[in-house]
Amino acid sequence: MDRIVWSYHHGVRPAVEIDTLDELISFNPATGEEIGRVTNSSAEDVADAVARSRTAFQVWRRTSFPERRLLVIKAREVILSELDEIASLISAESGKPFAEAISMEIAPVLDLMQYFARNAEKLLSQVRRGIGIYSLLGRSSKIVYHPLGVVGIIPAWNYPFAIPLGEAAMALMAGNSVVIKPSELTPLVGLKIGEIFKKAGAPKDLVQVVTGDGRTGAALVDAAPDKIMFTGSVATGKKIAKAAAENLTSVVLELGGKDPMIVFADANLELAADAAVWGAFCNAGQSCSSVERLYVEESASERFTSMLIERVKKLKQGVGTGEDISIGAMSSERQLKIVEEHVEHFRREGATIAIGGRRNATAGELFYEPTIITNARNDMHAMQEETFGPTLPVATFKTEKEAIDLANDSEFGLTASVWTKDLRKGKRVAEWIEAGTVTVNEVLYTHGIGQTPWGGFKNSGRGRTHGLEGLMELVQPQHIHVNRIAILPNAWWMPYTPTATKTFRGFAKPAISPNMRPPFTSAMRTGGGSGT
Ligand code: TXE
Repeated sequence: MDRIVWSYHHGVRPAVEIDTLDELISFNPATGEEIGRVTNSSAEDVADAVARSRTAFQVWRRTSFPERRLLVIKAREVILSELDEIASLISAESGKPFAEAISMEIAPVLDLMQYFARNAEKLLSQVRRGIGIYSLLGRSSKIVYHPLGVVGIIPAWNYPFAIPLGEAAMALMAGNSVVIKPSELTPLVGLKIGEIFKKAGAPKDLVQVVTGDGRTGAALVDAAPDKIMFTGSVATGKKIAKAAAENLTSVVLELGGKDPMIVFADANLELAADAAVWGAFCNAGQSCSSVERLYVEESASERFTSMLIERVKKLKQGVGTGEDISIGAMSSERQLKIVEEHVEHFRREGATIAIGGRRNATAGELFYEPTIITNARNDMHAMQEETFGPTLPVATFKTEKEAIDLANDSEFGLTASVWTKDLRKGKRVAEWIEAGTVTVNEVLYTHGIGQTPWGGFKNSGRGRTHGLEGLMELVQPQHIHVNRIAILPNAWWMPYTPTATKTFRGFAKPAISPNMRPPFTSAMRTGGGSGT
């Protein structure tokens, strides 16, 4: 077969539709240079990988937690020994500054790895559950957490290292095997994850990486792994959920956001301005939890906007290898075009471009200037759709209620932040906001906290990654129920008689299981008993 090269140069598909593709070229979006080529895995390759993964799972599921811990800790050591090399690769393939490759990808995932390596055993230990009157009758219940099997991970390009690696480490600690299909824009970083586990001594086929575009991703879903962990757009998330339903594969979907930041006039405005700039422009705004809408209390809006503009003027943009670079390249021409369209919508709909609003040609082809937009309103097109770029639209509010309503006026609900010195107000507002994470006087970074759940309300996703909640997505709970005193038949067994029915009526009235009364939620994991 002729060697057919499928180039994703700057994210632009080739003009000709090609069906038999066998190679993918990876480019540095900041410089346009080719940085490597990878195989475009076919559907058969992917099905084989999943089949081999099942075999690897059968061995791995029987390993002890100390064995799993050893692998994850060794993988950490490999990363630490190649820190600069890995950071350079992440920066080269995604366009993000070298500094962010370390601070926003490598450092947080290393922390997550050590946390789950040390704590997965405790978090997944068997739990005895209180069962009320049944326990007086000699019964006991415990919950045992079993691994699922093969976990398919389909990440996007924006955090090509931290997201799939963190999910893989958690899946492995829970006893699963893993197949990763990295984004077509960042396949080399994906392959690096496979190499790290290999160097750490992972058993054959325990962690595999298949490369290719959406078709390879679709083939992974069709190969019926036991779980899909997906990060990407709402549209692709829906396709995956639909395809996964064919095999009843459960999915965790992380689908982005339009995250609001609410700044009250009583906030530390200088700090809030620093936070807004980082929250909106880190990773060139290509984070699912980027600040995409800023609502500032009207009385402080003029002062606050000048603070934002002042800060933006000081930001240096360029190829991410420079250690003084704050804003790198966009990941692809396609992503940059979305940003241009959204800024154009703002212009046409009457908002003001206070600073930025155009490509930064002196930095390179795929650079967009950090942009502050004032006089934004929620009825503007780009206040509703995810931009995923270095833009910060600013709108105003007068009352607490209005701020909450504006923040909630979105199909998304991933994160939000509230800025005020009045912590009671901050926490009150936080609980009214429809988002998976709400921070008070903090912004964006909580994906970096491995201990806490990550995921969205509304169209921002389904399920959770990270935290106990994320770990629970990677196991199946088994209820083991034992009757110690198996002597007499139960009253509810057959044959039924009028006398028995009368007894059943009697049963229905009192709460048989007292711990099912409120507050029953606290009994769900802890109230019922301790781990065994
Ligand atoms: O995502 P896609 P894209 C948002 C952001 C961005 C938009 C599109 O707004 O502009 O999504 O980005 C694989 N079956 N986010 O095009 O298409 C694909 O190969 C299985 C938010 O990059 O969703 C890649 O590995 N897999 C977000 C992954 O899905 C399929 C991060 C993501 O691709 C597939 C990135 C299919 N049918 C973008 N089609 C966030 N949540 O942070 C594609 N893929």
